[in-house]
Amino acid sequence: MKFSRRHWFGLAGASALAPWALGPRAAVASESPALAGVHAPVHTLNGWTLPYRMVDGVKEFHLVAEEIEHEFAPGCRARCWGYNGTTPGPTIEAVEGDRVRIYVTNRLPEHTTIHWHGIILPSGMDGVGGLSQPHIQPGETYVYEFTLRQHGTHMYHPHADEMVQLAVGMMGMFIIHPKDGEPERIDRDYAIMLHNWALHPGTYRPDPSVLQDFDLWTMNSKVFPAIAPLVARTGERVRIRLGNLSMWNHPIHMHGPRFVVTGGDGGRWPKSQWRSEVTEIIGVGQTRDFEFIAEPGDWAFHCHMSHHTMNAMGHEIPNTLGVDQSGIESEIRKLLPGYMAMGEGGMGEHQNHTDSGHMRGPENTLAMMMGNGPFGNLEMGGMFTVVKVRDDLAAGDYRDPGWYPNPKGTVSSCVSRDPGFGAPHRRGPPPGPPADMKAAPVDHSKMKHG
Ligand SMILES: [Cu+2]
Repeated sequence: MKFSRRHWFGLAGASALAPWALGPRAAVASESPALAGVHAPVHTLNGWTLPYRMVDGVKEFHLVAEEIEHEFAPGCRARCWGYNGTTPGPTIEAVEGDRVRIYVTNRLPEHTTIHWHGIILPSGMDGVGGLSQPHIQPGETYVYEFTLRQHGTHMYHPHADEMVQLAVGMMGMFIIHPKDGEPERIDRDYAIMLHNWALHPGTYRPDPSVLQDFDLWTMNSKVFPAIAPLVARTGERVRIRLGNLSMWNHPIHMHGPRFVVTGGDGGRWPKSQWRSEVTEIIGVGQTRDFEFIAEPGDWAFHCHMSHHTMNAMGHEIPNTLGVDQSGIESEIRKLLPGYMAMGEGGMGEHQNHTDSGHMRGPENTLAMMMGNGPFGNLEMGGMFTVVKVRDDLAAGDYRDPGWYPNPKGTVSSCVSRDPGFGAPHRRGPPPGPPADMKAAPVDHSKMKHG
């Protein structure tokens, strides 16, 4: 349960020797040995932390703005813009009191800048193109330098041609740890950037002109089931830092234990302002920190806007719930290849059609709902992942532990297959069972419970 200091020193030592330009996969903890053990390093789901080098007491980072090839989930790639090979860009992690020097090289076809969202700094370091500095032209490298006078969860993003540059993936987290340690020791510290993309079905470049009808809703630029689970050991104190640079507010909901909201992009809140929630809105341009004590299980963690837990779908479609569509769909598909009707009995059947492969959407387009759990289809996409808490994980082990082995007698189960079962209290007479209400056979072999 305790974070291993030995492990920490090992990483810190590696970081001190890190070559100047490490690739994305060579991420090492960015921390000075003097602060070893004070806090856990941030773990960016599906992402990485930018290594730094110490130069005369200054932490030097180097961000490169560039076009990249990004995969949202297997089966869907796009030409995006990001930093150092990824979107979101690498997380910058430092400690209150640090002096940081950040080089920004522009390898984009147009000018850019970086704004350090929420960070207290001199006006000329604020990164607003035209206001606080000249734009960084293609091929140029600018340097930002300031001392970190606060701690909390912050972000970085361009303040130049923002609508385009944000829409195609330019963003990152900037985490500052308190120099005196945390009021409550944190065992696992996760960072997630929320975003939305107009990657229209069949296309390969996000459309920056869209204001509302986005196709993909992402955590660290991934959609479920490609978003890694948040892993913890029972009893650990976990923090999840969420940033939102999308164009929608996201009510992020966690199943299982309540969490306390302990801070925003203005910094950590005094303990007297912490509040208990199970859903917290992360407004556009805001960050929020959640903390909770991990309880064993597999707990869904997702945006509560239900269309934000789905992938690309047509929005301007007639409501066909309860409508017999037999024969119509094949007629329409003669005119519109790939047309998929909204289900007659709901949309849940959609995943069966796409998983089985008899329904195929346009190329480079993910199914609206994806992902399988131990009991069947999850019928999710977009901003959905799972907090997986187990009793027997080693500190710092972030590997997916698989599905939760539920203790015997703790899983909801079927008690009757008769629609007329029992004598429930009701207002008004029963309308009679729907014409084709027939219980589908249950495949018990897929179920895993102890
Ligand atoms: Cu949302």
